[in-house]
Amino acid sequence: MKISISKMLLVMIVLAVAILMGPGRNAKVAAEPAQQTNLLQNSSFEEPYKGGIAGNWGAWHQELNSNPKPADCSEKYMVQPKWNGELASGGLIKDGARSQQVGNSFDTWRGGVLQTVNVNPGSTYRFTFYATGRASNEQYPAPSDASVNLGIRAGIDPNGSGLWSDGDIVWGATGSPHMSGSSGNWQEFSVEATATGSQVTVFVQSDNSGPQQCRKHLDAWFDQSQLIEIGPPPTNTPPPPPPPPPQPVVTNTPIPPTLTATSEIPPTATLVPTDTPTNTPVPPEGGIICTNAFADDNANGQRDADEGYMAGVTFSVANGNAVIAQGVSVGSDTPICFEELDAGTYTVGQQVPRNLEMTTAATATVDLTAGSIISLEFGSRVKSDDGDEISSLTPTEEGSAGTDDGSSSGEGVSLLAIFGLAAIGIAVVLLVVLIILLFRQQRS
Ligand SMILES: [Ca+2]
Ligand SMILES: [Ca+2]
Ligand SMILES: [Ca+2]
Repeated sequence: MKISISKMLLVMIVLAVAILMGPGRNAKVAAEPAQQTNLLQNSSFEEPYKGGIAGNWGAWHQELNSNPKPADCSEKYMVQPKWNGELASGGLIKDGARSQQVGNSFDTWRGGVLQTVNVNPGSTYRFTFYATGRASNEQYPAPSDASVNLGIRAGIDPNGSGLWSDGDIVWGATGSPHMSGSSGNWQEFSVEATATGSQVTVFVQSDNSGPQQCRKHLDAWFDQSQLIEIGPPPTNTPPPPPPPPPQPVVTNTPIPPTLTATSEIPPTATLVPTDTPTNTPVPPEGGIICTNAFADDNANGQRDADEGYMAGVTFSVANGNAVIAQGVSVGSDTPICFEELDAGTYTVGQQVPRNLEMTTAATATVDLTAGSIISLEFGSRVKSDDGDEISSLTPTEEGSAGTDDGSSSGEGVSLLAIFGLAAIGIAVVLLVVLIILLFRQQRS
């Protein structure tokens, strides 16, 4: 009996301890943050690739001082790089079977890939990815030249403009994960931002531009990216500003229009100032914004060598909410230039005719400094007859246009109906009066 009582006591003690420990353990488990959902599509930059760009991603790059290029890499300049799905082993893939490679030979570049994602306005998000890079005049696997700044960093546009040039992009810390010999040097890059709209755009960047930075191999590889919601904004912060007006939907991945800062003045073309007196003296300190529309037949957001220009695209330049100038593309390589602009921030937008669809974002926000020229190229292409594609196109534009048509034709019908009813009413009244008059004549 004694033994079984002590056994029972032991069992009770064990049970008591288990009961006491149980809630604590459960509480600890509950306190751990749940596995966050990765909001990115194709976060590992896997197949399919189109034009060297991983599916669900869009390419972006900046051009600067590129025509003509400074001799002997004596000054900073940026030239469009090439995108490629990396297949090679040897440390060039972080996970899965591919990584996104971007690179140039000898010409320095700034660019990468981007993706726009639906999010909860006001929530904070963390974007991370892994990158490694190589700058060398020698063939792989010679070690990377650590004197070259690879300028790799992560960015988030809190309102999802899809434009690398947007002024409110939050950029993370910059690093240069140089490969050493035949192995990758994968390092994590990260940035956090609070969404101000219902979308954010994440940017993967390398910027190796700078004097004497040119090398035969200037390559960066990106892999294993992640965008997670890390929580609502702190309660003591003011509520986020109202979301911006909805941007016209761009087909495919929104790819920003090509932005080029050039040093030579392109020929001036048709300019339709809406608000500027024509006899204003030219302020020598003014800046110039030049725009053009290219025929982006393959809808990759870039003007490829075999692609020409698009006529009939209307450009608007707005300062704040006020549109200060408009122009229409002429379908040649002659850009539409808006001159005598004060230094400041401008929103430049494209409006395409109904038979076209945009392949880059509809607007770009640029910071114009005195004496500078900013060139923007917007992409669009002729809508296909494919019903699917057109139905997925610019629902807001199509919808509003349809509503306009509908309401105007609806008004026409109702006016006709009113006139018809009125005419019938008058006829009835006249008939009654006539009958009464006839009736009175007969009686008299
Ligand atoms: Ca991968
Ligand atoms: Ca923005
Ligand atoms: Ca193209």
